[in-house]
Amino acid sequence: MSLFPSLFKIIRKGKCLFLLLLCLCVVAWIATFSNDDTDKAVQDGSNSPDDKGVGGFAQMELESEMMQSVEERVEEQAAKESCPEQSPLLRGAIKLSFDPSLTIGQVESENGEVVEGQYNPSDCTARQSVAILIPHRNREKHLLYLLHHLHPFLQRQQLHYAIYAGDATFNRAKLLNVGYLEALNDQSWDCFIFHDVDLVPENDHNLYMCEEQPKHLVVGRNSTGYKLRYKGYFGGVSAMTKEQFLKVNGFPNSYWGWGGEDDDLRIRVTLQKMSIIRPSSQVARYTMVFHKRDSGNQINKDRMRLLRRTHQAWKTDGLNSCSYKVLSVHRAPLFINITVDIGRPERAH
Ligand code: UDH
Ligand code: MN
Repeated sequence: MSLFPSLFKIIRKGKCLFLLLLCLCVVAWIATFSNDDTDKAVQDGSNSPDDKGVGGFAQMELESEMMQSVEERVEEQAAKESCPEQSPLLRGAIKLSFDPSLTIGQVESENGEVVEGQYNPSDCTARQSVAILIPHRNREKHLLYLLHHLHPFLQRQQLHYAIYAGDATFNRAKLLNVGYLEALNDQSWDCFIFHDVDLVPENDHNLYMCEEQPKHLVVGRNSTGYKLRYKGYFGGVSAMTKEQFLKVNGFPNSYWGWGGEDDDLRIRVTLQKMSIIRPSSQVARYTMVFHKRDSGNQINKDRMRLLRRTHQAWKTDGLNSCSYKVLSVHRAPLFINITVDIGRPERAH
């Protein structure tokens, strides 16, 4: 082999290598260039209209717009002042109406700012986030009347709130435990209002907010001549913070049928050395939509026996033993309807 042909071979191979390197450089340069452009588009939040047809860029534009609006919202939220201690929107005693021809469509159109059962004041930051829990079964009309009055009532109180309504085999207390647990899956509410479906508040000075101690909101109702039903009554509508309710291990799960579960909660509260507070009787007034006793919710004859064991049972019968199966969660415009299977009584009473 002579020296020259091998030299030529080496030079030819070198040329090829050089060309290959050049190509790689060009590719790398194009790639850097296009990356620069997309970064800029994300930062600017603006693309030229020409980019719109290109899949990747169109998506970038959408993401950047979303980021911008999230940032704007965060800024807005930070800029909003806390709502005043007393809302300027309160009206005091309200004349309630129960129009038999009222429809859900009507109530929805009157409450355009409520989205999936939830409302947040637009011009100030609410002082509390409150979940309203309404156990109901076969009481559609009552629920409609209550939603009709409660949404504007809560908005006048400038609260951030959502209404959760549950429907199942009847056990008011267990349904309220389920409402509490499910609402907390959505977000960390400060305060919970345990609310009968047929009690409509008459005065918006009756604040749906929690206090240092558990609060009972139904001092009087039309059906009892606006007097407390009996000393120690803690049913109908009551308010407890997330912590207060957790401290008492929630409601008992074992009260099937009518009665006793609200007295059990009162015992739990006193066992924890908390006391029940009430607003003035002038303010804590309700109208109960007239009804007869529901079938499937007969008087719970076992309630006295159950109440005698509360001082022991509260530790094991409550939130920590509440088993159920969510069948559906429907986020309707004005409330979140949770349908659950809560099982049946362990033994016949
Ligand atoms: N509830 C239902 N469906 C039922 C039973 C009860 O939704 O089938 C809920 C509802 O939220 C109701 C709450 O449980 O508001 C309490 O039940 P209730 O309204 O039957 O209890 P109340 O204290 O006593 O009103 C009813 C006694 C029957 C009155 C008879 C007329 N004189
Ligand atoms: Mn009732």
